[in-house]
Amino acid sequence: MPATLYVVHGSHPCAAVARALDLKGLPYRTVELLPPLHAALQRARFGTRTVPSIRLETGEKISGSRAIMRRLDELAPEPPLLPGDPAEREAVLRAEEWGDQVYQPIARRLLWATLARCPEAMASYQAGSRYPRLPAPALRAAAPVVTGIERRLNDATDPAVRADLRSLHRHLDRIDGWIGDGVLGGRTINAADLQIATSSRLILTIGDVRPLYAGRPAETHARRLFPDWPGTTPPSVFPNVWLDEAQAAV
Ligand SMILES: N[C@@H](CCC(=O)N[C@@H](CS)C(=O)NCC(=O)O)C(=O)O
Repeated sequence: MPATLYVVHGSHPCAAVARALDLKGLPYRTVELLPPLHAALQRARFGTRTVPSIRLETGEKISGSRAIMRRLDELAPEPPLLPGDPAEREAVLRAEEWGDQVYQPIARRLLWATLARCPEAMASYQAGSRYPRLPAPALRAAAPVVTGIERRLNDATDPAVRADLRSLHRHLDRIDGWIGDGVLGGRTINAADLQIATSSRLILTIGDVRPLYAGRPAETHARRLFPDWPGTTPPSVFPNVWLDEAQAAV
């Protein structure tokens, strides 16, 4: 049996790992878990509550996007996800770590805080999922429960989200800087490209936040690597004062 990748539909680190497997031409099948139930299933199967995880042909289990990427480079060195030059490799590893530890959670907080205010948009994020769409009344009933759990799991409190919006332009400066320096966006797609472009691409589905990316290299980078992404939310979901603060900080 080929490797099995455990994912949640639309999850940014899952998409990063799936693309890494595709780039390397490694065969795998995907098991899609339903959030937020996936946390309990993941804990039972892998001892961790998050996706992505992978079970290799040999039975070896690996969890976490960065750990999986490292193992994929060992299993199939070409094309490499890290540069051979030690200084360039170090720079990509640092960007990848930031993408995992800092940027990934920002995407989750912004998304779940948006969906909590705009539950009808949740259906659009199910496009392409193997699970059937919930009928509108069922979605309306389930949305507060799901968004409430996800907000708690991801610490997506109002003050945290407001602070994320205020500091987003500085994060984008950092990403644009890496693109300018060639750490991201080079000819060979690297692990940091995958880690960061997937979070940018998920954030770009959020109508209130999209304008902050407009015309920036970070936007082009994400859309070039991931032209299609499920889901969209309308503008004017967050309080105006939060959005004004985010614009004023630029
Ligand atoms: N940063 C880790 C964690 C990934 C992560 O938090 N995944 C989310 C889905 S995007 C998840 O499974 N959340 C469930 C939870 O926090 O319990 C990685 O890149 O693998």
